[in-house]
Amino acid sequence: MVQINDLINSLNSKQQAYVNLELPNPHNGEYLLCVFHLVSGDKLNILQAASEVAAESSTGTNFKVNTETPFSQTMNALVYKIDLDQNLVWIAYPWRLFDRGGNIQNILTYIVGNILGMKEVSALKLLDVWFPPSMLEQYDGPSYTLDHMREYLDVYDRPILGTIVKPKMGLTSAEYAEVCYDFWVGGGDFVKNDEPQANQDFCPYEKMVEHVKEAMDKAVSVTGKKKVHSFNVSAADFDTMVYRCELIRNAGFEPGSYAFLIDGITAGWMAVQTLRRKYPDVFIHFHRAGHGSFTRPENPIGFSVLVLSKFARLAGVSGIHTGTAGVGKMKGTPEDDIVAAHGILYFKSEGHFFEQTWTKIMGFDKDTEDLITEDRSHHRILVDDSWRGIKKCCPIVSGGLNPVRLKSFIDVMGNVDFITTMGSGVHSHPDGTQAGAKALVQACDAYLQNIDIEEYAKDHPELSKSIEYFSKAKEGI
Ligand code: CAP
Ligand code: MG
Ligand code: MG
Ligand code: MG
Repeated sequence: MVQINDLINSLNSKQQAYVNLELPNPHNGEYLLCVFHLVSGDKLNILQAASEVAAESSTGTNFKVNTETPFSQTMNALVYKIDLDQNLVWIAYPWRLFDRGGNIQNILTYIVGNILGMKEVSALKLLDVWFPPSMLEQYDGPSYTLDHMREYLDVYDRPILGTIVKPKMGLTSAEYAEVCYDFWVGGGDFVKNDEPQANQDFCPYEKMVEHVKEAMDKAVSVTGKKKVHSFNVSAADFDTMVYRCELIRNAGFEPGSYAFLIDGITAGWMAVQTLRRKYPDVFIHFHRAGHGSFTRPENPIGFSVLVLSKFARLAGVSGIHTGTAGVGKMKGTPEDDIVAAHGILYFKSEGHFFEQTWTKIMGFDKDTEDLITEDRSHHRILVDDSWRGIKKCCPIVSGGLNPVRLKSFIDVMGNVDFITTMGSGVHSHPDGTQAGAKALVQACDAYLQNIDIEEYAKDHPELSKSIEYFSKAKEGI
């Protein structure tokens, strides 16, 4: 068994400058902490490879340079812990390295940037990250949260029931709005554009917004209930993105009735943070299309769903898709998806390696912390006093869910404080979208009344048909 001392003795002088296995107190507030799963490339041992990763992701490069200064060396990231059995390395990043002014893309450029392409590693995955309170106060965190949406919709103590309009693409703006109307009149709360929805010639953006407004007004007057639509504002450039946001805001939607959806991976973190900073009064909805290339459990190179979700909360999105823990159609496990969901919803939560308390105050007073933590996911204190901590970010749960699976997801989630958006789960219903929405509402009612769904379906025909269809239908294969 290789001994740590042998590994330390194998380091060259440059590598030694990026390792300190006796770092006195990594949690002292100076460092952002990371845990990576790391398998070295063919020529290096794990500690050598880890030190090269720490160098490349902070101040260094592949050779020691003569231009280093005593100060620059204090900005070196440091490997401070290693687990040889599990191939895990802990790296501390002086967070003064990062662009001032609360910039997320800058941090990610360091800790999941060049290093993912290094020859010195054959596997490198960022599994968890820890932010010290002194760092958190530099970042926005969410402004408009799920609690604001609950207040607007007057919906408490159950998930927000949503859908994605399907087919994913190809409807005209009028047809699109019809589907929204049917879902809202069927009892649904929330409709989102699908992740590629933009300005297509067969569904011009302006017309889509206009028709959705008409459909929403009609549905609100028919049902007497408030409704929300999440518009995808991702675009080729910021001006177009802002144009789309302003178009929506000037189309007569009342505050609270619309959200801005951003394809955060493909549009990028600058777009995410621009939306958060320009529109603090709007629910910012992070769709994570493309995340699989980094997060899939079988991918050796990338980062975890938890890491993505934590940075989304730090950036200040109101909600991000966190997966269905394998209940739906996408790859995912409770260990991945539920840890991520809890990690962004609660004030204090266990990660894969770090317990994160989202407080901005060093040595946060215990009583307040207990108060907020007790009130698990509502953080009453933080709604007004966000100087104390980073507000909650809402898990958005989608991907192949249907009314039949709602309870099994809630059971694994352990709470109802999330938005669920079911596309096929609603629009594949044999009797169409309105029936699909009714089935979803009925499945939720059955859960809330603690009645077995089959039992409840006996006098709820839409649910009964949904159960029959989804129990028999094979996933679209
Ligand atoms: C779901 C969805 C979502 C995925 C994203 C789709 O449709 O609209 O984009 O859920 O996955 O396009 O597949 P269905 P995740 O409800 O019809 O499956 O939420 O895991 O990021
Ligand atoms: Mg470089
Ligand atoms: Mg989609
Ligand atoms: Mg589906």
